[in-house]
Amino acid sequence: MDSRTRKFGLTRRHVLAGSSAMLMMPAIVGRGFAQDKKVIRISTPANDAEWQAKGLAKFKEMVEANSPTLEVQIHLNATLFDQGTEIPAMQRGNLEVGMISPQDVASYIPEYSIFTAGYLLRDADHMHKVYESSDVAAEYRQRVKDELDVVILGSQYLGTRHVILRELKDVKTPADLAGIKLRVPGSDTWQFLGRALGANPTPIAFDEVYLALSTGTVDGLENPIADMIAAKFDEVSKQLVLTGHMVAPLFFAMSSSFWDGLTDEEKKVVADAVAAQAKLVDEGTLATEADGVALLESHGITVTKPDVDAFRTHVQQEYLNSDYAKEWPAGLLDRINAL
Ligand code: KDO
Repeated sequence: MDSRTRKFGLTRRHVLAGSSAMLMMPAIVGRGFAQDKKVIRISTPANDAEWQAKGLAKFKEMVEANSPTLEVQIHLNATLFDQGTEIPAMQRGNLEVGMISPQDVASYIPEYSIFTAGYLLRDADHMHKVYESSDVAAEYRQRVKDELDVVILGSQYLGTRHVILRELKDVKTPADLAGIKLRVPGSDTWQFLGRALGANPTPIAFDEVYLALSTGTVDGLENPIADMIAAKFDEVSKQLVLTGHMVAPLFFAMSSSFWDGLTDEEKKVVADAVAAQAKLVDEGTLATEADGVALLESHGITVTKPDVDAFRTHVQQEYLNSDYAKEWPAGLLDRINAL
């Protein structure tokens, strides 16, 4: 049995166990009991030290305080669904919310690989324009809803991604990463990013990275500073190379059919809570990034500055010359750059 089946099997068993318990206790099952509530199951690979987890706790608190009909269940560490499998899980009705990335979307809408390109977004503000408050954002969300049956209710700042190495290395340009086994998440666009950075990409799920680093299965990874700290990757690595190759968002995405089944009142409670948790995550992540380098240095990490222009030029050329770029919607790159 693979881990995905195991996780799904577990969920099914819980449902079955829950329904037989209900049969045995008909007298106490009445209005207002948890069984009557609409349950929002959230799946994410994030661990409990991440801002994402704190944001989700806030979401749960607000939703349950403001709606008598909604219940929120948070599943961290990919314990409910493996990283990258959240979209089909929502489509099949096995999951209400997945914390997903543009790379997950691009696995189903190839033209949207444009949103996975390195050095695409300038900073968190630019990211918010692209995914929250522009015609590009509206178009993106509409297409995701129409084609994937998933509603993006909000976007938040996961952080700016840099290269993290297990052993010290003088890294100035992509050529210096030649031969480095760089862990990336499991989909094609992530592999491409690893190659564009000059490394040998190795797909490994987020929850297995610490072990892979500690055993030397990989030589490094690329991740945001806040996640490096939260996941304690600094315990099993020596260097942070400030490539800043990707300003990464995370989407709070809900199954369309579940969203459509909510009352207007419930939708408002959910939307307000999504906005509040996104604000918490944005502010927290930016604050961690502001003093993250000093903190990591105090933990013994060597923080180095590469030739970022050399990385940017190389990575952007790799994308523009790729098969991915042939599918990018005409004019979209200019529209994103102009925001
Ligand atoms: C990761 O696996 O490196 C990654 O940063 C990829 C993101 O898209 C996102 O899935 C994230 O992990 C998780 O949410 C954990 O923070």
